[in-house]
Amino acid sequence: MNTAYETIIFEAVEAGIYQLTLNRPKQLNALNATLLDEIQAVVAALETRTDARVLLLTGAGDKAFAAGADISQMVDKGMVEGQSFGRKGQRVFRRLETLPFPVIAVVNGYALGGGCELAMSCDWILASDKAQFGQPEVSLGVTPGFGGTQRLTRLVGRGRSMEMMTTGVCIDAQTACDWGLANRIYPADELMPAAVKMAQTITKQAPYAVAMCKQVIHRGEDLELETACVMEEQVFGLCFGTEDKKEGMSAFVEKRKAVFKGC
Ligand code: DAK
Repeated sequence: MNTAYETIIFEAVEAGIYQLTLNRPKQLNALNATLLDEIQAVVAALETRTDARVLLLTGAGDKAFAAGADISQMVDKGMVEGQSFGRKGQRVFRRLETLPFPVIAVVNGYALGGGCELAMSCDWILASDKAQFGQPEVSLGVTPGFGGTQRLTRLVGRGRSMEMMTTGVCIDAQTACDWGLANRIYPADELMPAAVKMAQTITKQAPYAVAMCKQVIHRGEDLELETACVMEEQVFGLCFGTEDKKEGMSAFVEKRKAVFKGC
């Protein structure tokens, strides 16, 4: 995990909490092929790390989370290459989305195009009061290509998604919050401390139960209610087989703090 990266910074914040920072601030953290490969490498490493409880994903500098896919790398691509680039981004984002613990996007400025799509691949978004969200791809002659047409629509509904994608106009943090795209807004200098505090609250909970909440919410979203509730029932039962369930409930009855082991 100590690999040196060219376009990202990956670090442990404290036990269980990791931070991935997109680190091309001069290019407003635009997502180039190297950056996508480096996110993929981190995600692959995290998939099998049993100590990981939360990943915070943010952008370096005070202007952008990410201003989109790197236009300079797309300008000469044709149809087949464009599709291949889109596939690459989609696969990385999907892998990030399915990490077995919460991933929080900490959006400190522009989250445009692929940047907005990356934030939406996280479990939820915390925004600074300077954050701006947009899908301006139509101004470049393309559609969103990293899952935006689907994730944005699921998050904010068809009308708002259509408005954002067909006008290309950005929305501010307050509108993103009102529309359900972002969960909370903080003053810029309080954003990361607030994100870490939220991550700490998560690391105090039973890890398996947290992981199962994520799995059932994600998998259930696209199922009809009856099947999704059966899945919830089964997962609920599985939790009863864990040491942490015994510990959590015993601690409550004994009026003490639970000490979870993650099994
Ligand atoms: N790509 C490359 N460089 C970028 C960039 C981007 N997306 N955004 C900004 N930069 C660079 C600028 O070129 C500039 O570089 P220098 O000129 O200094 O070398 C530097 O970052 C600072 O940007 P500005 O000088 O423009 O800064 P301003 O504050 O004036 O403006 C801005 C900030 C965010 C309003 C502006 O930079 C801007 O409009 N950026 C582009 C935003 C955008 O259109 N994003 C969407 C990108 S398209 C697909 C797969 C994927 C996609 C599509 C299709 N298929 C499957 C087909 C994904 C598409 C996208 O994400």
